[in-house]
Amino acid sequence: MKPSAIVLVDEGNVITTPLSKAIKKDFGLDTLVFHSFGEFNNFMLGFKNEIMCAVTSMVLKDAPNGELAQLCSNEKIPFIILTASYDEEILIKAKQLSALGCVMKSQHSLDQIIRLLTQIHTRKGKRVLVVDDSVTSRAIQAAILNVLHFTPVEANDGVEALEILQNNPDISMVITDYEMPRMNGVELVAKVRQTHHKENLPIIGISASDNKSLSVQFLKHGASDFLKKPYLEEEYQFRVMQCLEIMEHISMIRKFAYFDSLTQLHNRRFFFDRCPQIYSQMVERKHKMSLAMMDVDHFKKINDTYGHDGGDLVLKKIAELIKKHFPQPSIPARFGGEEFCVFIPELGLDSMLHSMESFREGVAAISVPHENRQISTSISIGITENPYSKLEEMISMSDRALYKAKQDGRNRVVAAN
Ligand code: GH3
Ligand code: MG
Ligand code: MG
Ligand code: MG
Repeated sequence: MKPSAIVLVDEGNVITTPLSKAIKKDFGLDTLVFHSFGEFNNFMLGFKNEIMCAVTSMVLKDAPNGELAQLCSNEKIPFIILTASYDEEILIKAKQLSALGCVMKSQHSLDQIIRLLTQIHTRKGKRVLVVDDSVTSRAIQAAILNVLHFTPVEANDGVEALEILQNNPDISMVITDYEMPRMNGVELVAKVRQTHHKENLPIIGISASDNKSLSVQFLKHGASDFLKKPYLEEEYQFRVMQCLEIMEHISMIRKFAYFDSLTQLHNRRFFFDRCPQIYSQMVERKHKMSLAMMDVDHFKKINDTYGHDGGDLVLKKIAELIKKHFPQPSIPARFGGEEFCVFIPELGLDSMLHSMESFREGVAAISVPHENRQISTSISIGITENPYSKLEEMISMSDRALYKAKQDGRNRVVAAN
């Protein structure tokens, strides 16, 4: 079982009470609150392995000199120090004991602690692949990664690493030595980059070699960073964390760039970044695929009658239905305004027609409450199936079918011919 208890140790309740509430709200986790070193120590003796993190005051009546922080450090329990004053001595001690952070007791401490806890929470159990032919070097790295709450996975050389990566898509990061039998670190990086983009899988190259061009070789072949042996434990930790943070930032930026904030559906940019690749795969394998263009009927009238916020509610409701009717591997997106597109790999026209009819009926049955009234709506849909020479062609064929659906009276599905 993974450790999941968050323990708070402080004499008063001024910080622990709101912190417990915030932790429950943000992580859904219960906290255990102790008021002295003795209470904490008793608990720890029986349940050490269940503690995910301790948040502890540096000064307690029965432990005035940071003894509790020292205990956590000895027992390899991740901990955050709470302090009333920010003097140099405490900061140095926090660093020596490898505390996750040092937080001043103030009105801002809650935010800071939650931010630190979020870091461990998201990091917890992430698997990091350590590739090195030296058993000792692997063991040292595994120990550092364990302290950081990662789960290390070990490989003896590049060939073994590739095999592990292929069978374990949940590996979050690779750290590789240079000199190894069968396949060296740079060759491994080059190979991994054929299938794993830098933005999804950071790789850190490590070497003891004095060859100065090695770091360049690593980076040129797609490594995210390079570390020279011998390294300080802290430097190793820092590089690992930095690589992951960059990746997390990229994934956040990507999320903002690829999502429509009103409907929480993917947007047009995502659609055109993602679909061409899947389209090509389908063509290559001679598999079926189909595409639908959809446009809400007389939407302008909804806005005119119920206001823009009424219109927005309808769009949200339709987006919910889209998500429900077209789960993965379908790729739905909001193309703009009241227009949506759904690309469905592996689905032929007959099944598509069936599925779109059921969705259209669903939209026609919508009843959105708005200021004591109910808004109803309908949608027109144009569909097409492969084979056409391009994805764009499928879109324009569907668009033409959609136009016909509008002309024929709306609230209907028309297949391109
Ligand atoms: P048709 O049945 O022919 O499609 O008629 P329509 O009224 O739906 O089409 P038209 O293109 O004339 O109007 C679309 C309207 O959608 C105009 C625009 O103001 C509105 N719209 C676009 N984006 C949004 C949005 O995000 N929220 C709301 N509430 N309205 C939007
Ligand atoms: Mg080696
Ligand atoms: Mg429109
Ligand atoms: Mg419309």
